[in-house]
Amino acid sequence: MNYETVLQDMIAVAREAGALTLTHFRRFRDLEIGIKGPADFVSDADRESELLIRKYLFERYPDWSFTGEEFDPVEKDSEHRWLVDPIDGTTNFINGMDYTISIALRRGSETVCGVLYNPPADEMFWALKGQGAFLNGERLSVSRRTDVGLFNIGTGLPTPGLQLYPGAYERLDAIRADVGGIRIVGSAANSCAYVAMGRLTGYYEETGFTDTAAGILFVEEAGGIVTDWWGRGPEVYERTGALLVANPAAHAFLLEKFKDVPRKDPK
Ligand code: LIP
Repeated sequence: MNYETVLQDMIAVAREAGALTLTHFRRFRDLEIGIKGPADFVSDADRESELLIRKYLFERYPDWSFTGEEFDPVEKDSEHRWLVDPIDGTTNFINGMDYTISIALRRGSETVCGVLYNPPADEMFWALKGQGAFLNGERLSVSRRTDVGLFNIGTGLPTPGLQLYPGAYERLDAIRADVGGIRIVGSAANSCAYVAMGRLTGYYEETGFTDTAAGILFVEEAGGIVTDWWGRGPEVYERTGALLVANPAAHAFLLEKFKDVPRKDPK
């Protein structure tokens, strides 16, 4: 399988979905917004973006399964599966702030290609397993910072009522006491990409795998570490939802901060 060609298709469709979503984004004050659950929004742009991506990919790869955020998955008898978040950072989007489009291709339990596009910033991230991660053509590597006082750590606030792991604010307070900065980027996928390129030293959040599959590949390919909050590999995070990605120094620092969080074991 030549994943180079697949990657070019992923980049092309991410750009198309970027152009489509930008037309809605530019009139964000007037968007009609649906509420799916606590702090969980959807607009026509999310649905149109997913349908555009799904159609484009099915025309070229009709036998591969598809999981997106907005519609039921399409199951095919294939080891390949698309994981698509048509707008990651919907709250940002409906408020006129940076959002991303995330497309990952899985073969079995491995992510083989990932693409992430931030249309307002025109930043296109991509990675091929084993061949590095790139932003607009430049190879990415995680931050080299080792001084905790200089760490810039990304996170997200827990959704009320949907939190699996209590104590988020106490944890944030303990981390904030030691590090240089805390940032909420507002898109889990973009937060991973920022770790891969060094804007963030590390990032942690309770968040879903569809949103972050591409982002995780960027971090791995850029020399970072990806685990759950207890140091178990990405295949365990997939089921615990507790993501930790960072450069090696920030990873060690954050793991220590999580050591007392009651651990959930995957089914
Ligand atoms: C969400 C991101 C948000 C993050 C959540 C989730 P959605 O995705 O926007 O920044 O905190 O964990 O990833 O709902 O916008 O696709």
